[in-house]
Amino acid sequence: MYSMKFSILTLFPAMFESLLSESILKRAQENKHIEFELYDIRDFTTDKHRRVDHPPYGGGAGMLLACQPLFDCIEAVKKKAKKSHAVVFFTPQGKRLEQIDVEKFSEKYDEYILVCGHYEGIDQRVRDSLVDYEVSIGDFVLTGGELAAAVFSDAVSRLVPGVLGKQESFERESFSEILGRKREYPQYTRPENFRGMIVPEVLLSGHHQKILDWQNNKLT
Ligand code: 6GU
Repeated sequence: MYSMKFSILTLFPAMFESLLSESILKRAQENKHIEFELYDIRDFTTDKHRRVDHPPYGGGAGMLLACQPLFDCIEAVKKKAKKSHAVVFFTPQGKRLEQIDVEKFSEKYDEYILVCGHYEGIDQRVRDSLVDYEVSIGDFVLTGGELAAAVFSDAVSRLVPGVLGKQESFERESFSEILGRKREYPQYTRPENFRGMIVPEVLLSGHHQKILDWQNNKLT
């Protein structure tokens, strides 16, 4: 039934609540096209004070997410994961995510185990032995990987069959998003006159060919 699962490993699972309980992603979960499972990395620490971070060996700024909670959490999730899965770690040093990557990810695996880093990063041994892909969402620095994991799962989800409604899928195809460029023309809805700003007359004309020509002309 489900065609894609996202298992999200984070210290802040509440950050995903609103994202997953609204609009298209909500509907897609209800319709069992996509599935999300959240894991609190802190639940996997064996430390009696529930610590998950330590200062880096050799010195340096900040704290690192330590091996033990991350290894135990990732291994537990991998054990119950679908046959075809990949572990993705979000870091500004990762490969910048582009639509072509999103398309490939949407087809390559049935489950993504998304690891959200925090603090100054994670112990290198996690990256060396458990991470399959390192992904960045752009040339800027976030406070943690959560927003990047949200971007990744949103972008991949909308390419999963059934997630977009009929109209939304049609728009995706007809706006040739698939061909690369996401070209768009200006669009208007009611009312015709808003505070003196009026809708271009041709759009109200009913001349289908003229409308198509106008839209083509205005493509960005
Ligand atoms: Cl994946 N993580 C963080 N912390 N910052 C970022 C990013 C990821 N992508 C762009 N900036």
